[in-house]
Amino acid sequence: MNQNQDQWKTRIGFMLAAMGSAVGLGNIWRFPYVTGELGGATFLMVYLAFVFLIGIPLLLNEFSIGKAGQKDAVGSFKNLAPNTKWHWTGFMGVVGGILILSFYSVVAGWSLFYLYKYITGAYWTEPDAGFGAVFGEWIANPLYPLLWQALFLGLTLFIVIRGIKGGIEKANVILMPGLALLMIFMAGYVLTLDGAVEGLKFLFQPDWSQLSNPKLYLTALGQAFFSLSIGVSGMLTYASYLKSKDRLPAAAIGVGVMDTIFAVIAGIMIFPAVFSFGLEVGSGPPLVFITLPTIFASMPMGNIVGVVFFVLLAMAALSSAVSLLELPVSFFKRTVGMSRKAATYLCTIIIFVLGIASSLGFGIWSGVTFGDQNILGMIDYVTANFVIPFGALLMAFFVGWYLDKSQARKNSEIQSSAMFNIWYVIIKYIVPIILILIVVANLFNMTV
Ligand code: LEU
Repeated sequence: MNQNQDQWKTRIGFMLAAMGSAVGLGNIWRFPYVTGELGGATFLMVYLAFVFLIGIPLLLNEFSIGKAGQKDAVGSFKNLAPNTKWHWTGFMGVVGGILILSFYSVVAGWSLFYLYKYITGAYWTEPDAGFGAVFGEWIANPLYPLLWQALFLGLTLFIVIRGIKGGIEKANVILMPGLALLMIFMAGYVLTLDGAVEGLKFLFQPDWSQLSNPKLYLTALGQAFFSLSIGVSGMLTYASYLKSKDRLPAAAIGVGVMDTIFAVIAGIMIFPAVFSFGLEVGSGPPLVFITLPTIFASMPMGNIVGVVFFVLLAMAALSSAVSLLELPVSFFKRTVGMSRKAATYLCTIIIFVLGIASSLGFGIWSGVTFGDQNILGMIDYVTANFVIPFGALLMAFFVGWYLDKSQARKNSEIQSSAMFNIWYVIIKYIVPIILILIVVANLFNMTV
């Protein structure tokens, strides 16, 4: 196969794919409910500070390793640091990506199922038992959610097996602009509802007392990393398919800004609706699968809004899942030496089998718990609080302390010396200090 098959056709194609990776369930499913739980605007401010001060510099850091390494997560470290153990960082990312996609595909499967229910009209009106009971029964079923999860992974496989240009780039060129249009339409519509202003106030008016809550900082940082897809090497892998003339800093800023805009628009789309129907905001993960359908059922044009919303959720999940699957596929292809086809099938099967556990954790395996977490909650917790921050920390150490400063500068492609120095101080000192504090605080939290 021609070497160029594994390269982006255009720079914008890469940007859209990286944005596709970033914008996902994290923005539409997770961001609104953690914001709801942790005081609205106060959470948003801390989140924004983390995205700009730490998230975007780390995204650039990860891009710089992939682009200079020119291989998969493991191979890139081997290229840049031969005969060292640094490639274990990439290996941890490969395992992390597989674990994340195993539970991500469960929630994505629910989204596809809801989409089907909206298309067929079954959820246009509230079922007799109520959306809460229907959702509870659905996730507890031992078989059907698995079929929808398999369908979702099948779609992901369909794209990844076609390679970078012909699969991932093409899909994102359609998915991302479509997603942007649908979200703007939804947010615009929701803002016309009575009571929408309350929702906006909640999102934009700070409650300073929350600033003394340590959980706010842990969650905001974890959410920033998850949302920017940092730390597991998916972004590293995408950057390795870049040609030499592409510029990284602008790409990192572009992806970070767009991802944040999508999260805020998701908030604008959800909170005004929640407030205008007088419902609870901090209702946790069910926000999207119980609260919103309840609202759609009594909203003018709610059926159309419901279809649009779940199309949007499924599209966002798909473009992120593609990046999570490409990460191990690229490893099996480029470092282990398998064909793309074989690697894609193998990884999809591994992910599906692991995902079965997360799905059954809502039903027949609900007795398997870790603290108050079920299986999905536990894998989400471990990957979001340990694998991702630890991966990001190792990558910061790699560039800040292992590589020469001149090499770090060249790889980062930052033109201005002043900007480079700021970035370098962040990567070399600030990120390690903050991340060590966070990882230690998480360990401590777990034991108390
Ligand atoms: N950034 C993605 C999201 O926000 C998740 C990532 C792990 C691919 O959903």
